[in-house]
This record gives sequence, structure tokens and C-alpha cells, in this order.
Amino acid sequence: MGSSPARSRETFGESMEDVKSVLEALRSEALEALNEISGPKELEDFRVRFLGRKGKLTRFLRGIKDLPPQMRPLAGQWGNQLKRELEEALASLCLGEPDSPETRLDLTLEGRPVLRGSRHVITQVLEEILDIFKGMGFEVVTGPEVELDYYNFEALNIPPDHPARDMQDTFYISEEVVLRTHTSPVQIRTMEKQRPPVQIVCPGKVYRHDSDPSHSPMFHQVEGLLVDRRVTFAELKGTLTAFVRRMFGEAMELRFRPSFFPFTEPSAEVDIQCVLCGGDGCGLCGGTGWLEILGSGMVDPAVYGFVDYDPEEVSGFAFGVGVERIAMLKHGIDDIRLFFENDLRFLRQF
Ligand code: 2NM
Repeated sequence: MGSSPARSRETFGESMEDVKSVLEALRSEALEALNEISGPKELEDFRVRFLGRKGKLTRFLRGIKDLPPQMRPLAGQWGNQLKRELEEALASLCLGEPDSPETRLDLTLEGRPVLRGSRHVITQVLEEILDIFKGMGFEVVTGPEVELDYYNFEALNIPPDHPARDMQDTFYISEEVVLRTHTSPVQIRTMEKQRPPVQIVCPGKVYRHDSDPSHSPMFHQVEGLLVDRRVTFAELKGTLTAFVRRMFGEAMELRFRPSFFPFTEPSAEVDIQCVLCGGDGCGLCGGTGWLEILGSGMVDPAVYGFVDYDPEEVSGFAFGVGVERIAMLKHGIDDIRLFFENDLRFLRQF
């Protein structure tokens, strides 16, 4: 580069040609280097090589002060223009994430697949259960998950010394407030507000201090209630038989086994044929051939006392279904915790 201040006016034109060819050489060198950049490391090398403190273009710009005064303005103009060009080229390569291969835009790449979401398997089974009961005339009602002890226990005829009330089983917010352990409090609240006939299903989250392969501290329930004049155990049997057969197939056999709940009398648990062995007996059903799938019973007259219904005038049945339990039997899942780990490899199967 002609950097000697001793050059004469005669050679001035020629020297500007020198400046121009020096800058052109620098530009081609830089453009070629720019093309070779394929990652953030090379990007930084490029910046240092041309635009850094000791970079080639920086040296050129510093050298301008040593040129004859007449040459400096044009040399400065040209040099600064190339500097802007290189900075812009560099900036356009930096648009992607600093550490990703996307620092360069490749328009030939195919598009990324758009992942479609789907409803959680528990939501799917819950909606299936609700659809069956809606088809039989039940209305869907929801209520609070943080509930008064009164609605969760007392009005359901669960005595103060009942094991379900123990701190071991129930999450207490305060002495009078709990996380509901079932959705039956919604049914008490509904009966308080509405005279019979009442025909409702109450879906939602419930909470119990329990955690193992078949218990989760949060799970989902659907509880049902039908109260009217002259409702009998036959309606309970017919309704639940229809539900089970729509859920597990019309050929499914079931049995009603006597049980006890403080809020129903008589009470019955419903068993279905083992989904694994078909009734022959295996590990899943403990050799009995039967699997318990829900609890039910005729609403205890004591419960009507809390909602000001006359037990001489009305009767009804109620039942409770665990959604996870139904989903596990339907899909052959052996650990309830899989539902809540949000492992997409599991969830995408449904
Ligand atoms: C069950 C089993 C049996 C039930 C009773 C009531 C109410 F509010 F009417 F008293 N709601 N749900 C009930 C009865 C729930 O779950 C296993």
C-alpha cells in the first residue's frame, strides 16, 4: 500500500489506484472468508482477522493518517464503506442462536414438523365416563377442591373418629378446611340448593395422603347421585350395569358385593371380571377372577337430614368411580404414577 508521505502530486492518481486495489483485495479476501464460516467459532475468528484491534481493515484505516493529506478523505470513505459492509455481513450471520447451527439461514431445509397436542389419557377416560352418564340423563356438576370439613365429612355422616378423618389420610388446610378426599361434598352442596329429583355426576380432582403404584396423592373421581321418589336398589344395579358394559364391552360380567360406607345403606362394591385372565384367576385379581372397580349404595337417611330432604318421601342411590383405576384396567397400565410423570413417550400412546 502506498503509505509514504513523500509521494509527489504527479503520482497521486496512481496512488489512489493503489489504495483501491488494496481495498479490493481485502474485500475479496474477506468475502471468501465469509463464505467459509459455518459456526460461531469461525464467525469470531473472522471478526478478529478483519475488524479486530489488529485486524487487516483496522490496520488499513489506522494507516490513512500516514497518506498524503489529499488522499486521506477518499481513502477514509472507501475504507469505512468496506468496514460497514463487513459488519453488516457479520451481523446477518449472527441472527441465529449464538451456539446453534442456525447462525446461517438455509432456505433449502425442509420445514420442521408441527407437533399436535392431544388430551391427556385421564381426561379422555373421564370424558368417556361422563358421556355414558350424560346419555342416561345425569347432569355434570363441579365444586371446590378446597372444602370445608363439614361438607367433606360431617354432612356425609362420617363420624369425627372415622379413620378417613385422620391426619394420616387427609390433607388439612386448617382444623375446618381440607383438600376434598372425594367429590361427594359437591353432591351435598347440590342437594342443599336443589329439591329432588336430583340426577348428577360430579367429576374432579381429589386428594389423599397416599402414594404407591396404585395410589396417587391426587387422583380423579366421578361420583354420581340420583334422588327421587321411590328409587330402589334395582335402579342402582341397572344404571351401574349399563355403565360398566358401555365402558368394558357388553359381554362384561359384574357382581355386586356387600360393603360398608358411612353415607350409604346398604352399600355395595362392584366387581368386574379380571381384564387380564378373564375370570380364571391370576396375579392381577389375586386369584379371585374379579377386580373391584367402584363403590355404591342407597343414600343413608342420615345424609338427607343434613340437606333437609324427608327420607320418608325420597330415596336415592350414589356411587363413586376412580378415573385412574378405570384407565389402568382399560389400557393395562400397572403404575398410577405414570399418569402424572408427563413422560411424552407414555402419554403419546393414547
Ligand atoms: C362412593 C360409594 C358410595 C356417595 C354418597 C354420596 C352422597 F352424597 F349422596 F351421600 N355421594 N357419593 C358414594 C356412595 C360414594 O364412592 C366410593
